Amino acid sequence: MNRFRSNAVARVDRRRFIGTAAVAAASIAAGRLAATDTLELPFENGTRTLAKYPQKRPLIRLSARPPQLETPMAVFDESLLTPNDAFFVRYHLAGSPPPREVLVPPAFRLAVQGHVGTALSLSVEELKARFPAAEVVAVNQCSGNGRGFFNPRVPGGQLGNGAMGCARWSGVRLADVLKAAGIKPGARQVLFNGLDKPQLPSVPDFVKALDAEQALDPDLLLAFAMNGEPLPWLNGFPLRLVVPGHYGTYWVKHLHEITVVDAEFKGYWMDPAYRIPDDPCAHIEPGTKPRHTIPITRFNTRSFLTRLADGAKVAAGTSVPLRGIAFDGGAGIREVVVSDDGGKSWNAASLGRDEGKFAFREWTFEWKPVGSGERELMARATNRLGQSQPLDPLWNPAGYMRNVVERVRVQVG
Ligand SMILES: Nc1nc2c(c(=O)[nH]1)N[C@H]1C(S)=C(S)[C@@H](COP(=O)(O)O)O[C@H]1N2
Ligand SMILES: [Mo]
Repeated sequence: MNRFRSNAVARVDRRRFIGTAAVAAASIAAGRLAATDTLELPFENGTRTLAKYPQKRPLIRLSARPPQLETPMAVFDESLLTPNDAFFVRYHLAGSPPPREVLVPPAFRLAVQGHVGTALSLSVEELKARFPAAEVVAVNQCSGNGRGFFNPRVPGGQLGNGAMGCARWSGVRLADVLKAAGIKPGARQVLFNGLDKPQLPSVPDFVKALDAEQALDPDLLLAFAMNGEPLPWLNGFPLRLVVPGHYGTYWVKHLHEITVVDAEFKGYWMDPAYRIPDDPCAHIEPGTKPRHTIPITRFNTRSFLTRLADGAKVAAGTSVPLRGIAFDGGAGIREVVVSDDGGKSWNAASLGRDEGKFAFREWTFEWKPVGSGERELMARATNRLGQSQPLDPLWNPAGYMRNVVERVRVQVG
């Protein structure tokens, strides 16, 4: 379970061949930088402070009210599972997270209600006792991960690529709980509400909806643990929805109310928020408006080089072990290819252990740079459906679903 803590060797190894930029990144990952340090994300207005929150190491702060924290890229090089103390945090409502007293017994209960035969009210202990345990290793990623890189710029949280993480989630199946309550015929959607509340009457409560059919998918969990520990406070303690392969907006935290309804839900966080252009790649020409939108659903395919940061230096004439991660919306990764010449030629990377179709997939590549000077490294993943990553970024007005092939420039010499 504690696989993700044994990285001393990897870190020492890395030091042998990487330059200052990457060492600084590794220090952040190891929590050696103080919470007052600042960091530059590589886009305009990208200066961020690192901040220390309960149960978290210093992370990149996007906002303080509500707390929104990004994971430094070097953390993804430490281990395949993102440590709980480095996992990103996203909230919408200013008063978040809810106070501890409402999240612990006897106050905390989960209500299952609405268009059901028998409404339920369950403590976390009762959930554990009554339903079979279930687990999944799955990536959670914010729809706006990488939004700060959009050009033209778009409004919304200016995130780097640290609003993602992969964890082993443990809980019970949502389907089992819904079946115990008995969904009535005619049920259309299932609504999920957490204990965070808007502070102003003008702000709508954060409620998300899934179609009833999707809510009965056995992959969906009501999770109370993450990487073998209770959920951190900022990641949804004591209970959250896990929707593998789907953007984080559906992964409702501090979940206390599940309501089955017989009509399509029209709440603000389903419409107009979290919608994408109804186009196969969810994009439109910059500056135009989408004709028709649909709710955001599954991740597209992405990959990242985690071992070297932009600006790193490597010695000429050596073999450089590259490593990174790839993931997709739940088909699983089929292939990762690597280029060191700006995309002219590509070579296959080796894939690491398969932790399931919803997890980060590790890739490694033994790079033998020829000559010296600046090289642009790129990694491109393809999933088992043949879905890959574009070489040029795809734009949309909300800055969602970024999945362009990333480029990392390193100096050989
Ligand atoms: N209760 C509650 N749950 C929530 C949110 C929220 O604002 N309130 N934000 C969602 C969004 S948009 C994302 S990306 C994920 C982030 O999960 P994390 O904070 O555990 O990383 O939580 C989701 N669940
Ligand atoms: Mo999100």
